Amino acid sequence: MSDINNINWFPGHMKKTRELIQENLKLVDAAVELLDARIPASSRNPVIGELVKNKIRVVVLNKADLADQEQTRAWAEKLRAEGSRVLIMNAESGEGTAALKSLLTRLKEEKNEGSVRNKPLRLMIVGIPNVGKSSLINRLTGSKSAKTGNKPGVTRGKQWLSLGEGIMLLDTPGILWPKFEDQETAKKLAFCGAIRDEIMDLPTLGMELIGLLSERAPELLKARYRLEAIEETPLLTMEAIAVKRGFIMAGKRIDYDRTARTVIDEFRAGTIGRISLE
Ligand SMILES: Nc1nc2c(ncn2[C@@H]2O[C@H](COP(=O)(O)OP(=O)(O)OP(=O)(O)O)[C@@H](O)[C@H]2O)c(=O)[nH]1
Ligand SMILES: [Mg+2]
Repeated sequence: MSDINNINWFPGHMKKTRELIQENLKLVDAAVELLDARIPASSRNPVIGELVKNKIRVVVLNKADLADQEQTRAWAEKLRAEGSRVLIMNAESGEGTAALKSLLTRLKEEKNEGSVRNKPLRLMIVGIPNVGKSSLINRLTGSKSAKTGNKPGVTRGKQWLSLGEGIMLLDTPGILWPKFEDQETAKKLAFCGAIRDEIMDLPTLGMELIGLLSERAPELLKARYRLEAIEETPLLTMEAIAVKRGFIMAGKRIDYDRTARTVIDEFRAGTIGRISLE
């Protein structure tokens, strides 16, 4: 996980971030907002709507390879109904990159409709930490990551990456602060690696995840840890997982830390299966 996860998003920091992103948004026509497909609501920045209200808005449901396909499709429908252009992606493998590029080309054509000059479409990527912004930039630009260099006057010192066909990408994504609205949101963000998992002690966080997975994907949880059943409580299920995995310490004490770490890491990696948390 990168350093940005260690930022404390105190109000002053949020204000600075907001101002910086607003400055950068002045330079672009379109904002590509990355959401984590496993938690599309929780991974949305609370003020993003306000920030990008006068821009062409593209929503990318990223990490779709880790999310339940039907849930992701339903989320895409819902977001489209709200007026966004929506794409489903895996920025790590590159799946969906071609569709995004052709959408951007269409948006550029729309922008130039009825105009003699063929103006470039300028865009920036925004999203909360760890959602895949850098991966998407790399996917869009290819391994070359060819910088087009400063163009004084036009870009006011910003670095632009050319995606071809008159599409220009601001090379620095806007890192948005995540929601801290309630404990449920914070937990989901932690499960998905968007905020530090020290929001609560590791065994508790692991137990909370096991509780949520017991509701959202009981069959996948059972299959992964060879459980006969989901137990009465998350704690009992956690202990059953520990026993199955042999996470037992001297004196037959259950290693809750190791069990929590394992389930959290395996959930994040998609090893338990494709699971949407909302
Ligand atoms: N499985 C999966 N992993 C992804 C996907 N996109 C990105 N990742 C992984 O998620 C992690 C974070 O990706 P980054 O591209 O660094 O995310 P970022 O938004 O730039 O993160 P910050 O710079 O910390 O804000 C990396 O380990 C990526 O390989 C995806 O679609 N699927
Ligand atoms: Mg990054």
